[in-house]
Amino acid sequence: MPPSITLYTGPTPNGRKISIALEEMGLPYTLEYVDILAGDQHKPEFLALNPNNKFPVIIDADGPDGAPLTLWESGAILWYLAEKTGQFLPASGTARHLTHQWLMFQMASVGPMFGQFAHFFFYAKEKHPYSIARYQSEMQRLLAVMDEHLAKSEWFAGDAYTIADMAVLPWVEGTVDVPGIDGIDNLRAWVHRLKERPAVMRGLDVGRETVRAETVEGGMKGFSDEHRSQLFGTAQYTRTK
Ligand SMILES: N[C@@H](CCC(=O)N[C@@H](CS)C(=O)NCC(=O)O)C(=O)O
Repeated sequence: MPPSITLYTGPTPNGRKISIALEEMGLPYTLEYVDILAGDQHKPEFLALNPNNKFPVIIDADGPDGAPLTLWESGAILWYLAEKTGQFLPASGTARHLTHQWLMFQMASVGPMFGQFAHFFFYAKEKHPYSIARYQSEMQRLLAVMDEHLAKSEWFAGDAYTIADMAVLPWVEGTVDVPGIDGIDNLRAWVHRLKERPAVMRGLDVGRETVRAETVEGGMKGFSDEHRSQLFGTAQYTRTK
């Protein structure tokens, strides 16, 4: 029998949240890579899965109520997988609400602010100092919020490792060891604690072989106007029906 879950993803933090969760939960899955620099996300067959033209997306052939489920938005997918397996989400009480809180914090703040910083610092053609400074300040503020919290708490939601930790990790694991970023010792120790887990490392490695030289991770060699069009220009903003 093929795995019931198919993960549409690529080598970025939002995709890696889900591969980490699937590995941690021991759920088998089939991988489908979405090449967002080539415009796969704008193809009708992908838009039929996610009209918001972004990965990650999962299809679970063995969904709730005996029917298949297609789900997008990484936070919603993490919540679904945790409920499906009964893992990495406290069953009730304060810890369950705190898991929800930190997951929302990642989705609403860490992802968007770090993402905008990467946009203006790495991808934008014109380097606009105000925008870079704005998102760099937000990123530093958020790193401090997380570091202060992890000074008092082993995991984001308290004593238990949860999907909130899985959501944050891929967004900060590349940042904590950058020379010159100081004052985040607790966050760095948390990242290193998580990286001792084989399932986390397997999840972070999903799609590594598909990293293209044009991305931040590939060193931004060859990021072109065509790539800008797919992500931030004409191809992104011209919807075909
Ligand atoms: N809020 C969404 C964000 C997903 C997202 O931004 N995905 C990026 C890759 S990390 C993407 O597919 N971008 C393609 C595009 O915007 O055209 C989530 O958490 O799932």
